[in-house]
Amino acid sequence: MHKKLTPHQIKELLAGLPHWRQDGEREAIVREFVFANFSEAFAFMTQVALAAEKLDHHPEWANVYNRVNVVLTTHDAGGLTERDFELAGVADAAFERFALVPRTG
Ligand code: H2B
Repeated sequence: MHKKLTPHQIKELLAGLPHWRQDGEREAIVREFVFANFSEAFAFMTQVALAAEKLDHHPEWANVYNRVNVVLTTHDAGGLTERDFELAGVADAAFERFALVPRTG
């Protein structure tokens, strides 16, 4: 079982993930990803879903057209653990790869 992080540990880890913020209402970190279109947003979700399955750590997320809102928290621990930060890093890396794909039209 992964251990809940302390507020100090959360602050330090968040400093390394500048695009993420802590949810004000609950113990979770959140980020919105914006893509060129729905296909890219959904392809991103597919990539992150496969990685999440491998990590056995799953996001709460919502997709509307080209936007994907991701909420990460560890349900088993009732708060944030290192796994949430690991998956956040995976999502950021996947998003970076989309940003590098040249677009036409
Ligand atoms: N994902 C998240 N975000 N939090 C969890 O506590 C969690 C999970 N637990 N994915 C995993 C699955 C657990 O239910 C299985 C049995 O390992």
